[in-house]
Amino acid sequence: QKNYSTKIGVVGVPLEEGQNKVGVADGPAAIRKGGLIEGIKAIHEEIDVQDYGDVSYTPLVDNIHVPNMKKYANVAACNQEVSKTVEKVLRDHRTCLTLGGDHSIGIGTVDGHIKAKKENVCILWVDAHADLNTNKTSASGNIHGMPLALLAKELADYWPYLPGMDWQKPIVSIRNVAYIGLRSVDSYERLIIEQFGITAYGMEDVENHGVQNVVNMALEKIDPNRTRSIHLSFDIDSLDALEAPSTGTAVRGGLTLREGIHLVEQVYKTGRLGAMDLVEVNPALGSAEDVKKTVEAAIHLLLAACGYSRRGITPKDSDYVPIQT
Ligand code: NNH
Ligand code: MN
Ligand code: MN
Ligand code: MN
Repeated sequence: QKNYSTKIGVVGVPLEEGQNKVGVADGPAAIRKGGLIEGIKAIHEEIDVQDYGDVSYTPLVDNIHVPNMKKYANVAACNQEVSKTVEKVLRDHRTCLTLGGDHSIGIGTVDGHIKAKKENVCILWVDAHADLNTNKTSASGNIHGMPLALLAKELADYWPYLPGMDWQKPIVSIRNVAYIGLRSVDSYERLIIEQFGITAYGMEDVENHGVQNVVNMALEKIDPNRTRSIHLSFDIDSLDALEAPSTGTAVRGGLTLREGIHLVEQVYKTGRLGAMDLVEVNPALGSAEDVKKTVEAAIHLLLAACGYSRRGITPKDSDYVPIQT
C-alpha cells in the first residue's frame, strides 16, 4: 500500500533568459490557460491543489557578468527565488510541479528540492539534451544548457567563482542523476557522461528495451534502496518534434507522448515523486495548432504526475445518477 500524495503545489517560472528565443517565459500562462489546475482538481475528490503563482525576481545589480554565460544576472537571481519557492512547497507537504520557462530553472528547482529533503534526492533528467555544459565547454553560452553541470559536485572545480550564486552549493552527486531521451549531446557532454559513468539512456535504449524497462533501470541505478525523493526534470523537447513542436530546440526522433506519459505514470507509481519540472514550452513558436498540441502534451504529462489514470477518472458520489426502474 503506497501513500500517494494528494497534495500538489504548482509554481510558474516565466524565465526565458537561459536561452535566446522569445516566448518561453509565456509557458506557465499557456499551460494554466490550457486547463492544468482544473484538470488536476478533476482527477479525484481528495486532490488538494494550490497554485503558488509565478516566481518574481529582481536581476542582480551592477552588471555582473560571467564569461560565456548569457543573461547571467537574470538567471542567477531568478533561480534563488525558484529554490526558495520549491523548498516552501515541499515543506508544505505538497508535490511540487514547476512550470517553465527554460531549463535553467532546473538549477533552482533541484536546489530547493535538495534543501527540503536534506539531500536525499535523485534526479531523472528527461531531455533530448544533456544540459551538462560549463561556461568553458558551451558553444552557445545559453545557461539552459548548463544546469546539471552547475548542480554536480564532481564538476565544481571546473567553474569560476559565480557571484550571486552563493546560495547554490553544487551538492548533487552525478551518480544520482539519470538521463532518458538523449539524442543531441555535445562532445564535451559526452566526454563527461563517459568519464563519470553517468546513467544515460538515449533514444536507442528506449528502442532496445522499451520505456518501461528504461525507467526501471534508471531508477534502480539512482535509487537502489527506494528511499529517495525523485526529482523529475522533464524538458518537453524530449518528446518528438512532431508531438511537441513549440519548443526552442526541437529534435526529431524523440519520445512519443505515449512513452512520455507512461514514464511519468511509472515515476508517480513509486510513491516517491517529490518534484517535477515541465520546461521549454514556447507558445510563440509554430502555428496555433503546434502550440495547442505542445501545451496539451505538457498538461497530459503533468496530470500523470498527479495520479491521473488513462483508465479514467474515479466517479464522485455526486456523479451517480439514480437508476430508473
Ligand atoms: N547543448 C546545447 C547548448 O548547450 C543545447 C541545449 N538546449 C536545450 N537543452 N534545449 O535542453 O546550448
Ligand atoms: Mn533541457
Ligand atoms: Mn532539451
Ligand atoms: Mn501504463
